[in-house]
Amino acid sequence: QNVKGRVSFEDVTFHFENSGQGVENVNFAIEPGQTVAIVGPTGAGKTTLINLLQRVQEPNEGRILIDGVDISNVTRKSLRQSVATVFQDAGLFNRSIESNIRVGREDASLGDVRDAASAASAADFIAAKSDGYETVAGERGGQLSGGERQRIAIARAMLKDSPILVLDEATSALDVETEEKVKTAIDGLRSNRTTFVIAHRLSTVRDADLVIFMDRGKVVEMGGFDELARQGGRFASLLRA
Ligand code: DGT
Ligand code: MG
Repeated sequence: QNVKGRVSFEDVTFHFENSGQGVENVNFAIEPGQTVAIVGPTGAGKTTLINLLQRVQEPNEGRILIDGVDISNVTRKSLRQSVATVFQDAGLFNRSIESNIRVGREDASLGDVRDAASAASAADFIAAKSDGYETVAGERGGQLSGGERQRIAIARAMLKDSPILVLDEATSALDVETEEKVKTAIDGLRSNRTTFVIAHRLSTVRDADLVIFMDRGKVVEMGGFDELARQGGRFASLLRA
């Protein structure tokens, strides 16, 4: 595939049918490989913004471009190949770890699955389970710990190898060692990929090329970390909190 991962939102407005909530007049552009951190209070429109990128919802006004192509002209299937997601509730199925990693890349060999697991710092815990890659994840991954679920989701995204990545950082605390492993895995995944992250960790926000602070569907502040911190606005007060 030829997608490089330049993404732009041009005057994007979206409202949910009955409530009128959504996102209002969003404008930004990012280059391939850059990271955007989306921050803001609950209900701000962060998830909605990410859903628009995947055509879960369609803008009422404006347009979203990937490498200059309006995504309303791109099939959802082809969009799913370009955009990988790693969410808090990792989207695991009650199947083996192997088939959970393979989602979206059913053609991958077991060797590829193992490589992806290694890159996601998941190989060790999988090997430690008596059934290894055949271990069944349980309903919604319930047989695995939060940190294990996250790393399987990361391995899945590694295997999919898409140019654009969407991360919803976990708010739930992992133990320090697991946290470190998950962070290493995510850093590996982020390299060379355009990344959108709904950021809860200060370290992620600090690393971002662009920080978008949203509230009530509007972008209230946008810029580099230092720039926003200096401005002394909403983002700066969040940092002081
Ligand atoms: P979070 O995840 O709690 O930090 O909040 P955000 O920033 O992800 O908020 P988001 O995008 O889920 O919701 C933005 C607004 O849109 C909020 O007022 C709730 C509303 N909303 C979200 N999903 C739906 C939906 O499916 N239908 C309707 N009618 N409203 C929705
Ligand atoms: Mg959300």
